[in-house]
Amino acid sequence: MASALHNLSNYDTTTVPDGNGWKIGIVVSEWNEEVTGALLDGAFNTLLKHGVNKEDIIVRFVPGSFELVYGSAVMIEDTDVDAVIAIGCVIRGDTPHFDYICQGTTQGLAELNRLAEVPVIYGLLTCNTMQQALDRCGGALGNKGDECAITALKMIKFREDL
Ligand code: DLZ
Repeated sequence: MASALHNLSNYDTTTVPDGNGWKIGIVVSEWNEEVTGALLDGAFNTLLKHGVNKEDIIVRFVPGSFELVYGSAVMIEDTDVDAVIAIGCVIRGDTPHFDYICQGTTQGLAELNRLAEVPVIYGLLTCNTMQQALDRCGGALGNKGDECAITALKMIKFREDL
């Protein structure tokens, strides 16, 4: 499995742009908040570590992952953030609901990422079990929140350089 080889918190710090002066929006789903809270902590602390000022990070909560698309769109429309990180966690249940939420949210965020003025970073965990989610929010496989923060900084720099 790919993630067995990849710790989400491992990255080359020398290639991460300095975030001083950049504004980042983080939209967080309340579902599975044990996981999304840990992802948020990872993203927030990694942004701070790379120079983003605390007051330049705007955090807002939405009820579930499906609402991340609307929440991210509004964050972009109503603020002057340089990037948005969408954080959620969907765990497979007994019905196909999981597939619809994952598909709808992923397609919505991908579409927004394509059309929006600023990058939209995909911080959605789609897991078969809670253990898989815990492994990816600060457990055995690192924290996807860290990865999202780094990606946000790199994508802002990507745009600035063009
Ligand atoms: C309804 C639902 C279910 C069953 N499971 C999850 C989940 O595992 N993770 C998550 O973020 N949200 C879940 N939701 C809520 C939906 O994302 C959404 O909030 C509702 O369908 C209302 O639009």
